[in-house]
Formats: sequence, structure tokens, C-alpha cells
Amino acid sequence: MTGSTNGRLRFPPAFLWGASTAAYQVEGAVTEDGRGPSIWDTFAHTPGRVLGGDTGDVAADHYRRFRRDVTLMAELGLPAYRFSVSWPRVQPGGRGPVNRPGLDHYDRLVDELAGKGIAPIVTLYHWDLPQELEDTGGWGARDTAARFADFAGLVADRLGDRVPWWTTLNEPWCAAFLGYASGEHAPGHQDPALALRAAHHLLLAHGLGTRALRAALPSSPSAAKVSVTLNLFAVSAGSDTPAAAEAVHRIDGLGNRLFLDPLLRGGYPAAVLADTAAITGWDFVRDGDEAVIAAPIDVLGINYYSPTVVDIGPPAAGPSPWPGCADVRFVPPSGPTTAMGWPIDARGLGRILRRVHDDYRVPMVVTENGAAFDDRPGSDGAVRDPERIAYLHEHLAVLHEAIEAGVDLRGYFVWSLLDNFEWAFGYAKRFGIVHVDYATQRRTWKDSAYWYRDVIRDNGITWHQPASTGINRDRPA
Ligand code: GBH
Repeated sequence: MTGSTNGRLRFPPAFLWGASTAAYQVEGAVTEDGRGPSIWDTFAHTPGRVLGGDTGDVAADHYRRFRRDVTLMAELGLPAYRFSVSWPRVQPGGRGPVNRPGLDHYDRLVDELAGKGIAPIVTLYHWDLPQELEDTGGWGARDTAARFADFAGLVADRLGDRVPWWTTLNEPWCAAFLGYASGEHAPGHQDPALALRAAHHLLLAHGLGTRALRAALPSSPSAAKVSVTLNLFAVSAGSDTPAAAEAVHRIDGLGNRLFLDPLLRGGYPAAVLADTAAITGWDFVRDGDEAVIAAPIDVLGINYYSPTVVDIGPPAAGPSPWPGCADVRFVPPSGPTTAMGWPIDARGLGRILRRVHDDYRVPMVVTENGAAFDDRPGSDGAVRDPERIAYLHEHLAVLHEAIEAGVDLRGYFVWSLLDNFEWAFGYAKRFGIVHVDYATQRRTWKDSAYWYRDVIRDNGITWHQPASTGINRDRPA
């Protein structure tokens, strides 16, 4: 049970603590061992797409440095590491036989983790679609879903005996709407109808991928878990008006129910189909697709960073990731924000967890939570990030409260283990609890890493906000 003895908020004994990364954001080594290009290689190498012209060519060099990074994880006491498998390493063109050297890498990573007692938590798709599949239609093409299922099966055949928990997709909302509607992410299309089609094919990929995983994974001794990770929106109204409530309903529909309902309730929400009827007739949804998508999952991954406030008002300039929501205004935050400009408010996470618990009754894990701040080593070499510690502490306190209220929450993964390639923002934004000096690839524990090590060791947090001083930077030799 949870508890709050001795000024500490303790988490359940089996609560799983971890840290997350994603292949394109940390690996680098983009031509190593026969890897093919992904849509993110193409996008990042297109001038004007990524801040500062940054690319994932080198990133945190995790592909080459994975052994040292696993040692670092062991020093942190990490019980679990969530990483993604690069599809174009395993199938350079997105289809056909396995590229052995590419899959061998993940085999070695899994073994290295196992050797240190760290559970490997595998995400199969964290946005790095093989470019050749984009060339034949990308997520707009139904065939891409079938190709994903093949890929899932190939990886599970090889790693299934050692990976306890699989995630099909990371944040299909982002892949569909940032990739195909606003164009902020690869492949950079700005076509709302195509984005809705992409969302369906991503969900279909999840369903077919789940089926492929269940077929490939050993059922004993204890069956591996299958999940999907969503970035859910804690959306609330900017004013006490019916119009604002209507804006909330539509954003909740496209951001949350469009994914939750087919995954966990067996079909698309009628209101969302109606709201988007002028954009698409949804003719790409075939008989039987919804049953495939609704294949039971064991746990739902939730990524949460910040809440969203909406109202009706003049639209922002530029293409939006919200099809049919030109009349919705995203209210700028008034309180504290991170270096991304995202508001800091942990209560949104609590609202999401209780809502999913009440409406969908599924075990959950927070698969990403964290913040970017302007971190840099001081003259003594220490990286002081009291804002990140405060952010993480606040969110963990909310999780503890949700668990006490009966929410079935099984674990928490901080984003991210390392500073990394922050998509359209390149290396300008640092989410790591470990600082990376990109010139030397030197890793330096931020104060939040020391703090997180102690959270894991104690399986809990202190009652009171930790002071920015008093960080114990002692490390084993
Ligand atoms: C995650 O995406 C990713 O999984 C991870 O790879 C990434 O590095 C990390 O977060 C940090 O960005 O302005 O209306 O579009 C999070 C993506 C960012 C999606 C905030 C929603 C705000 C909504 N989310 N975004 S909107």
C-alpha cells in the first residue's frame, strides 16, 4: 500500500520507476550497420524545418555509447529503461527481411540492461517511419499499418524472450496531427483530411501490431504486457461560457476520445466523426477495423507535460494540428512555464488519470513526464536544476494522491534520461536529468538525477518541496 509515514509519500511496493528516450532523439549513428533513412532524417535535413538546422545525425551518440549509458542507469538505480527501436535499422526500407546488424544492436542493449537488472521497456514506433514507406503514402496509406505489424512481429521474435513490456506507438496524436496537419513534425504535411486518415491508420497499426505481438511473444512464464502510449490533453475552459465548453468538448474529442474510444471502448466517438464530417467522410475506416483496434491491451501509457486551456476566439496564425477547430483559441498560460513555454501545472495529470480510470478502467503507467529548462554546468561543474526537481516533485505528489484515490497507476518514467534532439527544436531544449555536452558527449548528472536516484531508492518523495540546496551529489566511485 501507499503511505505517508515519516514525512514521506511512499509509492506501492511494485511501482515501476524508470526513464525514457527515443531512438532518433538519442542514437545518432544514422548510417551505421545498414540503417535506412527515416522521415525524420529527411525532415531534419530540409532547411527551415528544425531550429538551427539541427539533425539527429549524432545526437547523444547513444547507439555507440549504450554500454556506458547503461552503466549510468545502473548508478542511478533505474529499475526500468524505456527506449524505442528504430524501424529503419531493422527494416531499412520498411518492408522485407530483417537487417541483422540493426536488430543485433537492440539484442545487445537488452542483454546489457538485463545484466544490470534493468527492465527493457520497448516502444516500437516513436515517429521514425522508414522514408521509403512515406514515399508510398506514409501513414496516409493503409498498407503502412500492415507493414508496422510485420516489423512488430520481427522485433518480438528476436527480443520477446527478454522484454516484459511492449508499446506499439508513442503518441499517435502527434504522429498524425503534427506530422500531417500542422506540419511541425515529419513528414511535414499540412492536410487535415490526410491527418485524420493517418490517425486511423496509426490506430490500425496499433491493432495489427498488438495481434502480431501476441502471436510472437511467449505466453510463459509470465506473459509480456502490450500497451500503447497516448499524449492526453488536460483541457479546460478559458471562460465560463457555453462556447468555451463547446471548444473543450471538441479538443477533448480530437485529442483524447478519438484515441481512447476506439482503443478501449470498441469504436470511434460519433461526435468526433460528426464534427469532422466536412473534412473527411471517414471512408477509410473499413468493416472490422474497429474490432482490430480494440484488441485488449494490458496497460495504457500516458505522457503528460502541461495542461491546455481553450476558448472560442480568433484563430492563431499558421496551420493548426486541430482539424476543424479554426474557431478555437488556445489561451496562453499566465502562470509559470518551462523553457518550452508550456505551463507548469501538475493538476492536469491528476485530472487525466482520474478521468481515464473512471471512464475506461484500464491500468496506467506514466510513460513520459518532465520539463525543459535552461540547464548548464556551473563553474564547479554541477548542473543545478531546482526548477526541474520542483516540477517532478509536484507531478509525483499528484500521482501519489491519484493512487490513494484508487487509480490503478503502475509506474512512472521521467522524460528524459539524457538531453537529446527535441524534434523541431533540435538541441536548443534540454529535457534530460543527465546533461549532455554535445561537443564532447560528456554526461553530467544534473541535480535532478541525484534527486531522482533518491526517489527511486526510497520509493517515494518527501512531503515538502525539496530545497534547491541539500542535494546529495555523492556517487559510488
Ligand atoms: C513528447 O511529446 C514526445 O514523446 C517526446 O519525444 C518529446 O521529446 C517530449 O514529449 C518533449 O516534447 O500546442 O496544442 O500542439 C510531447 C508532445 C507537446 C504534444 C505539447 C502536445 C501541446 C499541444 N506534446 N503539445 S499543442
